[in-house]
Amino acid sequence: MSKKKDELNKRDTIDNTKKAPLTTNQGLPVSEDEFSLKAGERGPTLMEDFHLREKITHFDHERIPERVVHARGFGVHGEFEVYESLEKYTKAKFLTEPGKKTPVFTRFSTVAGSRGSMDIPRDVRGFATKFYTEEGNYDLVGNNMPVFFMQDAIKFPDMVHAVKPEPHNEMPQAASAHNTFWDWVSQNTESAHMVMWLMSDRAIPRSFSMMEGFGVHTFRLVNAEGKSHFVKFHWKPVDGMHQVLWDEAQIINGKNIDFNRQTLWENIENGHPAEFELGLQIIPEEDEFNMDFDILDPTKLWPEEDVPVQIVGKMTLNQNVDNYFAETEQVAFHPGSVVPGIDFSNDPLLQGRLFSYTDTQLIRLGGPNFHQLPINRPLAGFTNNQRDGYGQMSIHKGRTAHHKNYINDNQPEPAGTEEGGYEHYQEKVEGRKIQARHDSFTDHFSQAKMFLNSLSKTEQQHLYDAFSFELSKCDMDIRNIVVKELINKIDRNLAEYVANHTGAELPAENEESTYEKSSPALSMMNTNFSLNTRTVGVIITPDVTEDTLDETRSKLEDKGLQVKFISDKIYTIGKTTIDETHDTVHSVLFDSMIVISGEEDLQPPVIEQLEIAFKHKKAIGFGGNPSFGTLSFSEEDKGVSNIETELDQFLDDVKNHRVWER
Ligand code: HDD
Repeated sequence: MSKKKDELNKRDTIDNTKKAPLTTNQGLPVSEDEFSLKAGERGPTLMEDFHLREKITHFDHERIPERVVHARGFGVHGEFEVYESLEKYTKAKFLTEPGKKTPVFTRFSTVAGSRGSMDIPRDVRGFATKFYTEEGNYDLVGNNMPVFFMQDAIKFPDMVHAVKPEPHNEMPQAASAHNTFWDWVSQNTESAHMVMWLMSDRAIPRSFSMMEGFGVHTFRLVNAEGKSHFVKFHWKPVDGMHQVLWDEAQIINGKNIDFNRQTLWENIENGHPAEFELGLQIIPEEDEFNMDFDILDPTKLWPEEDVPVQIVGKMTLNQNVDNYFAETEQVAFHPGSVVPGIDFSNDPLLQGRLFSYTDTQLIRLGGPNFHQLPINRPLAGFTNNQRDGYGQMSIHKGRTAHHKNYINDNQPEPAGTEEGGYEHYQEKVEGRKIQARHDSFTDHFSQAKMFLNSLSKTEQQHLYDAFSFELSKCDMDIRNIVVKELINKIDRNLAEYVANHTGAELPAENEESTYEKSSPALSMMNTNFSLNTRTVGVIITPDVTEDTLDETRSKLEDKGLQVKFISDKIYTIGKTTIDETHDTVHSVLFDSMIVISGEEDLQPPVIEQLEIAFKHKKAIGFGGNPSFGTLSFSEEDKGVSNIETELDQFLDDVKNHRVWER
């Protein structure tokens, strides 16, 4: 068990699994919890019933404001360990002591939707990690995309207003495919690069454990000698980065709104942790101006081929929460929670964030003491002269709450830097107070083009179709202006395709970016492939025998696949009870499908699931004697294998995620 989880369990949990009397919040045992106090069996209810009043009052106040962005989230406990000391770059203890396991809590999220929205909209995913280090909490509050929509935090409220449901009719929920979002994009072309990521497969991840994470901004690492390096933080998923198809996502969102969170929950319950390696890209201070963009610009990434990602440690997320509200809902992240050895750059987006996060917790968590909630409390402890406020959970002893003091021997006292006191990096700055942006921030299109250049043909096609889908949901004048002001300045082929598919006007002049660079690391095809946590739905027809079923299960489970049997009803054959029916699941919820059939013809629900699995380019296996006559594909097609004679081929297809060439 991770140390933080251990601490939560020890000090802060109420174990409702143990035998205990039901009491009021004052600790008074309650004798009746089904009938309120009445004057006679058919008489009026009495105000005097303090238990009824307390129970309903508490219920009335059970909700807190959801996060203004990233409202829908899912949190997991785990630990982080650095592989080798990074003392050359930083004095942060959790990054310099191999063998030390630092407890972490990671909350994955979508951005635009409300707390009850679906798991797989086309959206950015939040990837926020709290490291409970011995020097205090360090929060890496990132996303699954390495760039952002804007260069200055002053634009954040506008962008969020634009992507949220439109103000007049509160539609659409959790979707960027609407007028106000694309209107904002067309008028703020610094978003071009991020929009390319949003229209790519990165925006519809197969699983939280199959996406990259990025700190986005340029930060600083500072070593014990006070030397600073610029750094970008990366999370690399051990199981590789994989997506679902857009058509599939839309069906999943109806069939199982909790698809991503349920996958992660079940994997962890079944002993398959989510693992990510921490990567660093480092640029020495003296090389600050050596790139063809400004490294303070959060709409730019550092191509991995130019600045390699050094893999420095691993995070293992291996424990589910005990209580969603207490932990996942009440966790409060802040990019300004740093430890000695980690510091900020002058990225104007980051600087704005440093204000926003405390401010939002004050309204969301109801006062200045949210750091005392169990999930937020640092394992390092805290002592200072801050007092009182809503929800004060500590009883401070002693007479003083001021610094400096004589009465209490000036305790608590600031620590010198040698004792771990945080010292801000002494960057030299001078300039005029000015509301402007440096010229080095004005190139909006080169890296947008680089992203497109870097994708495989399949990924490019997905992106073309995503733009067409989104703009088709907008008014014609918005389609026209996006094609003109954005897409035509990135790539002419893309502009032609989108104009053609959406009926938008194609500008006469080709203004596409001529940037030729590509970065192969940006393609999701250049990733790890693994069978770990892969699922297979095995459809069986009623005439399948117990032996066939047992044999199928063991040969798939032996290879690490997670197997669910599906039939027209729940029944038991030998030791196996069918898990699901055609009504309760669907092929979109599995990585691969198998049909095992006797002599009977395949029934319509089976045909539908197989056809859709085939359309979604999934590995399909068969056993027994299924008749392909009723299907639009056959055993001759790519990615369709006999699991009795070609099991390895089937497993390879599952591992490769999709049969793209189909
Ligand atoms: Fe933010 C939440 C990530 C820009 C203001 N943000 C939030 C969360 C993540 C990010 C992952 C959810 C944390 C959780 O799980 O509780 N935000 C980012 C990234 C950004 C970014 C990677 C750009 C690089 N954010 C950004 C800006 C502002 C904010 C520019 C405001 C000026 N973000 C907030 C917030 C939220 C938040 C309003 C809402 C809930 C919360 O903070 O705790 O303060």
